[in-house]
Amino acid sequence: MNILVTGALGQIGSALVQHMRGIYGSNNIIASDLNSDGNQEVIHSGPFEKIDVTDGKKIAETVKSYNIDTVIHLASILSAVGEHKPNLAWDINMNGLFNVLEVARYNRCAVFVPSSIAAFGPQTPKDHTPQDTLQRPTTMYGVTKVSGEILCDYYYKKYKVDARGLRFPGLISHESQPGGGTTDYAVHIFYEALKNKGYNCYLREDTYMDMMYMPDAVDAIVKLMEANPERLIHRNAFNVTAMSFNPKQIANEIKKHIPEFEIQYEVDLIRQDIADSWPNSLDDSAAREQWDWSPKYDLASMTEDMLKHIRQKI
Ligand code: NAD
Ligand code: AKB
Repeated sequence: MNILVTGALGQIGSALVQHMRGIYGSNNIIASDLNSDGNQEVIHSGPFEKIDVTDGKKIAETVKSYNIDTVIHLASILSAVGEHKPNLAWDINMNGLFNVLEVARYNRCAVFVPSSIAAFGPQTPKDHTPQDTLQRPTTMYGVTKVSGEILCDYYYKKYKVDARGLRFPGLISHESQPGGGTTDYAVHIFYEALKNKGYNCYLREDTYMDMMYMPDAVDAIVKLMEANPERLIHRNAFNVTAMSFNPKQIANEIKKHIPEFEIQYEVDLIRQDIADSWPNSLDDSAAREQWDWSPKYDLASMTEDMLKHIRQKI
């Protein structure tokens, strides 16, 4: 098995590459990113290539030279940056995905493509959002996510490309910083709690969103890619979640460990609007039924583990 990971120095890639090198062997996981100035552990623990995903020729050359059979496509622009730079978000998210799917089609590769809670919009049912429901997102990031889901379905139906994917909620991790999304507060709050005993939150205290701790997220990717295809009715864009909370609730959980910690609120209207257009909580029963999805971490266990790791780091 030879796996190429695009955008491998980002928040998910930094954890996933190390996790998969542990399972499949360091030389079988080829990490790639636009530049080589990110997570040095990923770059030096196995093969690394500089790949811009808008360059389809370079992706094809790399797939051939390493005899790649699976591409994990993580290169992307996230929601908050995407609202500031919508043209860039469209270019990287759509043309990058198109290039990856074309290379997969001609080289018989399986593909993993993450979608997001951002693929839903204000008209979507907000609580226990169903697997199959109305998707009219109002951000450029969300437009590219729902288009990406449909494109993956198309490549499977038309060309039999084994494209699989998950709709991730906000991911919380300590391996690297998040890359410019709306859920990033749920990572930043831990660093600020430990460094300054306070955090100035850009969302209202009652803003519910789904979240997941990174060990569950990387486990989900591996589990889905190894799942028996005969059990997969949906295959692509499975709802997955582990917890749903708002800023006030995560602050209260942190306070149990750092009693002096205080949260304040200074709302950023762009990110608040984005968060308000996303679900409060997802129904992930299709993932549980079709490939036995079951997260390990809840708000309490995630908070304890994050504080332990970040304390060691800083
Ligand atoms: P990130 O922003 O942390 O990392 C993205 C990586 O892509 C970066 O290392 C960046 O250098 C790279 N990149 C940007 N442009 C590129 C280009 N042209 N060519 C090659 N690489 C390029 O993102 P992430 O959080 O790791 O997210 C990865 C994927 O998961 C994305 O598709 C994102 O939409 C999805 N996702 C993430 C979350 C989350 O909370 N992190 C939630 C839902 C979905
Ligand atoms: C973002 O906030 O943009 C991401 C996501 C939920 O897709 N973390």
